[in-house]
Amino acid sequence: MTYLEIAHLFSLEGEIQSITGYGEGHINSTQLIVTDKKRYILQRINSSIFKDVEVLMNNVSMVIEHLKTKTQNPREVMSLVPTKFGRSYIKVNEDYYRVYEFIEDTICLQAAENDADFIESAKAFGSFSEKLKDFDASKLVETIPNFHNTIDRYRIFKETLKKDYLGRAKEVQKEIDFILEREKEMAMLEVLKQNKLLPLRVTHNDTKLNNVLLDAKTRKALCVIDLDTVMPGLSLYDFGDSIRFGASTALEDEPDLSKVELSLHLFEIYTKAFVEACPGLERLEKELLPLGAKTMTMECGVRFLTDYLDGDHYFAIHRNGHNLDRARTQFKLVADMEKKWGEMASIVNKY
Ligand code: ADP
Ligand code: GN1
Ligand code: MG
Repeated sequence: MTYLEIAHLFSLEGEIQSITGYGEGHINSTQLIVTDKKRYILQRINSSIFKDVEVLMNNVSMVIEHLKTKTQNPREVMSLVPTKFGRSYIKVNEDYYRVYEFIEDTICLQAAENDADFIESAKAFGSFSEKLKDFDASKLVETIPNFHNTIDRYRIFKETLKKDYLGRAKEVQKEIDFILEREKEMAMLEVLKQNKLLPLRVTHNDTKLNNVLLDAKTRKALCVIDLDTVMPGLSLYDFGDSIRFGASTALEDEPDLSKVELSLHLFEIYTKAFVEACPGLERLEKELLPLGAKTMTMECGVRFLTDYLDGDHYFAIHRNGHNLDRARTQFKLVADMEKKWGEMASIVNKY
């Protein structure tokens, strides 16, 4: 079935004028639908990654409903558009689709253009977690089990490396050594979590800058999007993932590693805004913010390299070696964090 035929299965206003590919997500396939009245986002949900779409959509719907009780402004929360059969998604052959209202007059950035943009994203994710404080986390099903279980990510990496069925491992021995040398330290958050030494919260788990919409006029944080990975987790996941993506001096897939560094300035402004937006953070959570940043960066690098060794099945790639470039930026960032560790800790102590 074509996207046009699929779009007709949803309760859209107006006549469809066009449907075109949209955005830079790595997971779902996103289309922009334009009708003569409105615009919409149509997504084919990646069901090889999200194994149980029914459960996923139930999570997303519950989270949206809860967030809607916290604001009067419809632009601050995603809105699902039902199918003509009154459901939140539709299965066509083996694929699953959903439609969101397009949130107009917003911007979605791949990199902060100025400090204020990055601070706004910290406020958005911080207040997202605040708003979900009174949501019963036990109602949420883990859409991807062990998503930020770094110990498990290492396990999968080592299994994939052992198979090495494309023979790619020999090109990346330096990266493999870099990963394995840090295995023990990278297990720490998971060990603390398993021992219940850190509080379990409702977290977003994919807090890239491009999962926030800013108001195009005021440039204030408006809406957190990409709710597929909202699950019980650690505050350090959300903080750490924002730093790895947003406090880097280069894009996630920059091939020229000399451009990739951790900006201590961006680290500081994000830390300040995030801590202020989450007044309930415990002392240990705050102390571990640098480790959160390092662990999320390393974990993401491990995932990119695993996918490279596995033949690029998980993250959408747009060129040969794309996942390898992505992995390398993450390792460069980790190495740079190690150089700047003392400064990162001093910054965190200030707030
Ligand atoms: P993925 O899981 O593949 O990252 P996202 O849900 O993040 O998919 O969507 C991809 C992109 O589509 C976003 O980065 C954003 O630019 C755009 N987008 C998604 N939902 C909306 C929306 N409701 N309004 C405006 N833009 C959106
Ligand atoms: C994916 O869906 P998207 O592009 O926002 C991935 C994240 C990674 C990120 C790396 C469900 O995020 O975990 O950190 O790519 N999402 C999923 O850019 O695996
Ligand atoms: Mg996204």
